[in-house]
Parts: sequence; C-alpha cells; structure tokens
Amino acid sequence: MFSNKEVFKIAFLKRLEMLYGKSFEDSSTRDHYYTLGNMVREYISSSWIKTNEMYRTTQTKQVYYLSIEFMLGRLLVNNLLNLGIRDTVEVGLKELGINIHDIEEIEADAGLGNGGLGRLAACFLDSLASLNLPGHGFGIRYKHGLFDQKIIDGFQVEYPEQWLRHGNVWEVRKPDAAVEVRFGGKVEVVEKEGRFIFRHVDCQTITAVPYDMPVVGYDTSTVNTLRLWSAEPSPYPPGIDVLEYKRQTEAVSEFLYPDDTNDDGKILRLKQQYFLVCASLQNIVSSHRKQHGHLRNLHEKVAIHINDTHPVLAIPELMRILLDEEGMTWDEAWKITTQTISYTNHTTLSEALEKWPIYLFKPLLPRIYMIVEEINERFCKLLWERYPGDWDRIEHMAIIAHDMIKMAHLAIVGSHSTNGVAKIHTEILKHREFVNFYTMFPERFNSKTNGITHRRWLIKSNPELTNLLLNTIGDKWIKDPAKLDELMPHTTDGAFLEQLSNVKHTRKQILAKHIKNKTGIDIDSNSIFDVQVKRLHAYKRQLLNVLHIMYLYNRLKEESNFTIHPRTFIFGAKASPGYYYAKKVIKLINELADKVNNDKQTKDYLKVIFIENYRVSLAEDIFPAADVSEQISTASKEASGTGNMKFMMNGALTVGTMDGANVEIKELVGEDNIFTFGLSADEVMNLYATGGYSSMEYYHHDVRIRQLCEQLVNNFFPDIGNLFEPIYDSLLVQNDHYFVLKDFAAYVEAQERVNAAYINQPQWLKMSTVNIAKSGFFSSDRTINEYASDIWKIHGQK
Ligand code: 26Q
Repeated sequence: MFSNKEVFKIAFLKRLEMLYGKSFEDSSTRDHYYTLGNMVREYISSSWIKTNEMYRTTQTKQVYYLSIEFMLGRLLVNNLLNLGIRDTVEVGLKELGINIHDIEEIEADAGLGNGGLGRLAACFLDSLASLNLPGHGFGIRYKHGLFDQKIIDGFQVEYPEQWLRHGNVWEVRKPDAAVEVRFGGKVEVVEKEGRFIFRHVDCQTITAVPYDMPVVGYDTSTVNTLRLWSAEPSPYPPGIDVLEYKRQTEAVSEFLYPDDTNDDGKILRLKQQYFLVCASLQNIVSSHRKQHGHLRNLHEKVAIHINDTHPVLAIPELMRILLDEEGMTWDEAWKITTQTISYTNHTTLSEALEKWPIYLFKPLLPRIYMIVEEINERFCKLLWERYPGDWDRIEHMAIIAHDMIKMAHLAIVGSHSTNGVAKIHTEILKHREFVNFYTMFPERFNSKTNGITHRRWLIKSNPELTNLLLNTIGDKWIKDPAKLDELMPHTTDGAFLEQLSNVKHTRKQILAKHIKNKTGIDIDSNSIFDVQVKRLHAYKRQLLNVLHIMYLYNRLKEESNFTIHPRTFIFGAKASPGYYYAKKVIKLINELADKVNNDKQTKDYLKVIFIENYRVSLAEDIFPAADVSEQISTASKEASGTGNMKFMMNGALTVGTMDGANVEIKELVGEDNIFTFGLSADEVMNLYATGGYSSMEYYHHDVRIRQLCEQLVNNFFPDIGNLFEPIYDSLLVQNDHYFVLKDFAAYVEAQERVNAAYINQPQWLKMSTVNIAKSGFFSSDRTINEYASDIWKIHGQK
C-alpha cells in the first residue's frame, strides 16, 4: 500500500471510493484526511498485533505510565514519519494535486493536557516505542480537551474544545475489555474462617470502556498502546433516575480540568483520578493473572509509574486488590505495591501539592480511605520509633494531618522511587520540600532530567533544519541524538553558518505568513523573533517580559538617539479560566500590542504579537522560527521546563534564569552561548526565609521601574480605567512575590547582550550552532533510557 508512490496513489484512490462513494473530483480535503488516516491505521494494525503477541509470549516486564494528561497533538504526519512512509505519501499526494499540509490541517489536536506535564507524557510514549521498550500509557478519553481560547477585545474567552466532533481515526473502541468502577456506598466487614473480608455494598457503579490508540515507534515494527478510558453507564440498576445517572456517569470523562493549582476540592476531579487508577489496575492485574496465575511476582513483571500525584490512588488500590481479592497479608501486599510503583514529582510550589479533605474523600472511596488510614498509621508508628517524641516532624511527614490527605507523602511512602525532573529541581526536593523524607529514605530519591522527542520537535517540525543537518553530519543523530554534537566542528564553517541563517529565515517567513493570515499584522522576518510560549502563570513572569517591552518603547519614544535591532515579541499562553491575575496579564499583552504596533514612531522597531489558542500544532511552527527563547521564571519555581529544550534544538538562544533545565542548558553550551540573569534559587529562597525584600525600594530607587509601574495605572493604556490595578498591586502592595522588579535591571542588561550578539551575525550563528549541537542530551530517548534502566528495570525487545 505504501511501497512506492504509484502503488500508494492507486490504493488511495480506491480507498477513497470505497469509503465515501465519491469520485476524486467530488471529494473534500476532509475525505482525503480520513482516507489516508484509515489506510495508515490499517497499515499499523499487523505490527500492533505482533507487538502485543510478542509481549504476551515472551512475558517480558512491562511498564505502564499512568497519567491524567496526554497532550498528543496531531498524529497523522508523525505516524507517517515514524513508519518511514512520509516522503512516499507526500510525493504521491502531490502528484494527485493534494498538498499534505492541507490534509494535516484537518486533524484536530488531541489536546488532553494542560501543558508541560501532559506533553512530557506524549514525548515519553514516542520514545518508549522508538526504543522498542515495552511501555504503555493509561489515561482518560476526555470528550473535551483543554479549552479553546479566543481573544475578544483583548480578553481571553474560553470555549469547549471538540476534538472528537468528526470522530478519531486513531482509536479503536474495545467494549469487550470494559471494566466497572465503584464509588460511594459502605464497607461491610465479615469474619470468615478467621479472616476479615471487606465487602463494598450500596455503591454506584460506572463502566470504563477502553479506547486504544497505537503508538508507533520510529523505524521499528514496535507498536505500543495508549489506552484511554471513557466513562459510560453500567446496565441500569432498578429504581434509579436513569437520566440523572447517565449524566453523572458521563461527566467523569467529559472535561479535562484546566490546571488550577489552588483549585482542589473538586469532587469530580477526584472521581476522574480514581476512575483512571481503578480501571487501569484491573486491566494490569487481569493480564498478569492470565499469564502467571497469581500476583506474587507482580513487581517482577510489571512497573507502574505515576505521573505526578494525580494517579497516586494506584497505591491504595493495588493494596486493596492484594489484600481483599488475593487475601495477602499486609506485609506481603505492601512489599509488592512499593516495589511495583514509582513516582515523578513535577513541582516544588507548595501550594500546588495535592491535598484532599477527608470529608470529600471518605464518602466517595470508603475502602480506599480505610487503606490510606492504615498506611498512615503504620507510617506514623515507624516515625515514632525512629524519632521518639519528635511530634513536630511526625506531624509534618504524616500522610493524613489536619483532616487532609497529602498525596505527595502517600506517593513517596508507597513507592520505591521518587524523581524530580531536572537536577536543580531534585536538589530542591531533597534539601527543602521533602528533606525529612530524603533523610529517611535517601535511596528512593533520584533525578531524571526531562526530554523532548526530537522526532516531532526537530525532524517533523523543522524539515529545513533536518535537511541541513543530514547534509552536514549525516543521519547517525536520528537514532542517536547525542551525535548532534558532531556539528561542533561546523561552528566556524562559513558555508554551514550561511545555510543555517537561510533555514532560520525561511522558518521565520513561514511563521510570519501564518501570523499575517491570523491577525492581519505584518511582521518583519529580519527582526529578532523573541518568543515566550507557555501557560500563563505569575511564576513564569510573562509580566517581566511585558515590562521590558514597555521600557524599550519608552526609550524609543524619549531618546532620539536610542536604537535597537528590530524585534518581534511573540507570546502564546492560556490562562486557567479562574486565574484572575493571569487573565489580566493576557489583556495587558494585548493592550501593549495594540499600542506598540500602531505607533508610527516605534512600529519598525517593536512589534508585539499574541498568538491565540497556543497548542501543540501551533508550537510546531513557532519553535523553528524563534531566535530568542524566553525562560524567565523566578529561580526555584520552574521544575524543568521543556519548551526551553525545543527552542534550543531549533537553534534559538536562551534568555533565562538559573532555574529548571536552563541550568543544564548552560552547563552544556557554556556561559558564552546563553544569556542568563537574575537571582539564583538559593537567593530567592533566602529572601523568602529572611523577608529581606521590599519591592517599594526598587520603585523608589529605579526611575525606570517607577515609570513602568505608573504606566500600569495612569492613562498610558487609554480607556481601560483601573483594569491593571491588580497587577500594579501585585508588584507594590503585595511586595512582588515573584521578584519581577528585583530582577528587572538584570533582565534589561541581558536583553542588551542579546541585541549586541544578534547584530554580530557570524557570532550569533555560531552560538546558535553550539545550541543545536548540544541539544541531543535533551532527547526524551535519553530520559526514557534512564527511567528504563534505573527505575523500571525494563529492557528493549529487539
Ligand atoms: C491540579 C489540581 C486540580 C486541577 C488541575 C491540577 C493540575 C493539572 C496540571 C496541576 C498541575 C498540572 C500540570 C503541571 C505541569 O505541567 N508541570 C510542569 O511539568 C513539566 C514536565 O515535567 C515541567 O517541565 C514544568 O516545569 C512543570 O511546571
């Protein structure tokens, strides 16, 4: 079907006819998309079956990656690429008069995630399959992914996302593998032959129906599985309000919760978490039983990884199965559970650590609550033996305290591995946030610096750079991304640097055209493309970027001999719908864009673009076009960042704080090839501890800062009244919790270094080359190999 373009063309036309009963002339681009999608899925299916059979017969250890989010983006072209048939298809379609990019655009992003954490899960699946590792994802098939963002009058407005509106060619519904999940009710204890038996009665039952999606590895026949659960009503029990029951059931997989760090206490969110865990564990345990007949060796054949604490109920749920269904003793069950489960932490923001109040938890999950209580009691007893009389420490470390269940404590205590997502993040976990746990269980803590799949984020999204690399250093880096380092001798190769410059320019023109189509705004592809794309959060400090743009604007207006290389500042960001401050910052960016872009005096030097509805598919056009990567979080707050890696791999230079993986980028490229600035993580944490920061001093002592703050509330932005007063207050009344003003001067100075470096193009291109050459470390293949050997103890299958 894909052996060469002629065979492909015939197969495609025939399939189009069969599926739609239309001639080619009458068919639409959507028809073409579904035709091709069906062909590809069919092409995948035999390898998919073989991979599953092989896993079954060889009884190799499997890893299951449990995640409440998977931000896959589009799959068509990625699958074509990994199958090695992209070029054949592209050329074949072209000869039929079809542009593959038009077909690609039909596919909706699978946006079942908020940001970094969900995208990381998607990159990990791609690497697992590409490395022939037996690893699968379990998630939820949300009917609506992350909301669609529209900007209306400068404000963010949210609309429900509808990725399934036209169906999903990549999924296979498996009704025969459906399982039941129970909520509420009571636990009855009966004694039988000297043992206690727990029975769950009067509960509400819902059905979890799996939808499987194939995960295709690159240049291999391995096809792993992402299993997404959908909530459906179980056969209706008699005497209930049927419509109400259906509504409540389907609500469980209806929406992805937008990241609202402070917003716990949503019962439906807890239901989603248990729904994912309970369905996935039944599935894991029943396949294990089929192969081995018992669960005593579960930890030898299965690794279960929990992506943050969202699936942490896997710990008490596995205990429940081993105790209540298998009749094991507590100690046997605990050993198997802790040896099976491992946990990744993605945040040090203490307000973002999940906690659930008992009054919500216990009625919803009565048996699970009993087990969590028992885990807590046994753990506190252990603490008491180890630290007799140290009530303070015991209270801080307890899993249940002050009527709340602390999910991260449960995760650390109930697993054999806890990892952070970058070196500095893991150090903060070990020495600050979880220092007591680290003292008690040092061997459980380890670091796994995040990564990104270079297949999507370089080969697929930047074919121009890919070709240049192939022509320059060959193709070894594709299977072994560390070999991008072979580019190092070319940092002084004039012909190479010129081609690199051309590639970047081409990608900037592509993005400029896209922006023109969407916004009507012309941007200069010779200007510096300075990009900050990520969720909107106070700690990521989009506000610092905004204040710097206002500062440049002020100077251009006030100083006739001040000049800079023209810059286009590009933002993309969704704010959680209930996050008041973040929404103000979006409005501020849009007001600033309006002002700056329409000022005759400055518009040739400064442009500000807010890209609406930032998501994976847009990101693929943005990273290749960037010159400057903005990674300016308050040090210690960004666990890792992964956008920073995508920019680097596409040759952008980082302006960043010493936070998250920026620290490792600097280690790799050297201080001459990155623009770092600002407070260190230690300085930030000491300032919090001592209270030694007063933002007002900066207001009084720096005239630039004073002017900028006043411009937020005088009529610099006309007709907005006191709209930005809350931002002003965050800086000056609430003492600028994220040190925006304190880091301002250093940021301006770093940006001046950027300007000077860019003007020296040979120098800039050399720096850019070093960044690409050193980016291989950030391939998620490296990350996944580390998880596989250090944590999961699984091995490649070919
Ligand atoms: C919590 C409670 C209720 C509703 C939603 C949530 C929720 C959802 C998503 C809380 C957090 C998230 C997502 C967190 C996240 O994306 N963290 C990022 O993870 C990346 C991958 O490790 C890191 O690179 C980033 O630094 C980190 O911020």
